[in-house]
Amino acid sequence: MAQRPDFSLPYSMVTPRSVYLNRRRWLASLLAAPAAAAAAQRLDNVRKTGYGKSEALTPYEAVTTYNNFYEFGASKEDPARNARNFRTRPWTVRVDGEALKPRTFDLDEVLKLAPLEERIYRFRCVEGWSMVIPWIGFPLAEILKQVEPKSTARFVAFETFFDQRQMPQSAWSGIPFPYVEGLRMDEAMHPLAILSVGLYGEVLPNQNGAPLRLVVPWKYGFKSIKSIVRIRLVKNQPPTTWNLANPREYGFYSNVNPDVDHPRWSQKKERRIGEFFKRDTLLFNGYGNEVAALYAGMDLRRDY
Ligand SMILES: Nc1nc2c(c(=O)[nH]1)N[C@H]1C(S)=C(S)[C@@H](COP(=O)(O)O)O[C@H]1N2
Ligand SMILES: [Mo]
Repeated sequence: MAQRPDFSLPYSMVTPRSVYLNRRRWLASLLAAPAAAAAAQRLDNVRKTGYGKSEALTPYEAVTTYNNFYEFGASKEDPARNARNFRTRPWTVRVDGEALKPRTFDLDEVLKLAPLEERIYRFRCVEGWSMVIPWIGFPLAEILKQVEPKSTARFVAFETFFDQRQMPQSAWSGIPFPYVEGLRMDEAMHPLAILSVGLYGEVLPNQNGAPLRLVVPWKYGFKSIKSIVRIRLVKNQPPTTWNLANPREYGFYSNVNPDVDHPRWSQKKERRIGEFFKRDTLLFNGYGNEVAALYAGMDLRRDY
């Protein structure tokens, strides 16, 4: 796309009535054609935790068929269809930069770094929808500690796998690849920030970012970068894909905040997928008790 891409297109579903009608049709189609996908692999020895126990889970079918993964196409139903044959083995993750012991991890090593836990998190996309997802993973801090960050490491930069041949639909998505994201070091070390390798008791489906993706529940969904191949400890704030594509609309921090509207959409409310009435969006997506201290003294309007 030579021109600035029309990001409003994938977001057209935010119109209330069409959302309702589309969702009814979509739920009906799910009931009519239950997952024809290959049986997913169960993950063993997953520790249950208290996180999010009181929340009603978003159905598995919705979590795995309503996705943003622009490498596989810009429509919500594209990733489930187009990522089916995505090769997630063998897989390595390079962790380097401002580290005393930079290292390349094989996925099997990553899976043994820390006990796998189930974390039920609310997930809020900047487009105005939200879900509740039972992720399986471990704190991001566990892999960072392995390489012994230097005191000069102030940010963490992430990069998604990219291969035009496996991801031909990426050519029409309108954003640059590979997809990159970043966190400040203290955000990355926060125990709520996890690397996920599964959901709903199973290995992560390709469309959800297999084999390894970030989940940062107090930030908008686009921070949760998928299919990670590289993690770099860096001195300066790294570039991020949506900020590169449209800096006025997407900042580096992107904390969920009902008082800071996106230029084109209010962030005051959200639609939980599967529900009809909108809910109030919560500051830090409701995780303020845990994470507000990270932003003490910061102007969240300026640092959006
Ligand atoms: N590599 C990559 N990561 C990505 C995206 C993407 O297009 N490419 N989309 C982001 C956005 S906008 C959202 S809302 C979440 C969606 O995650 P889900 O499909 O598992 O719900 O992934 C994020 N991570
Ligand atoms: Mo998103």
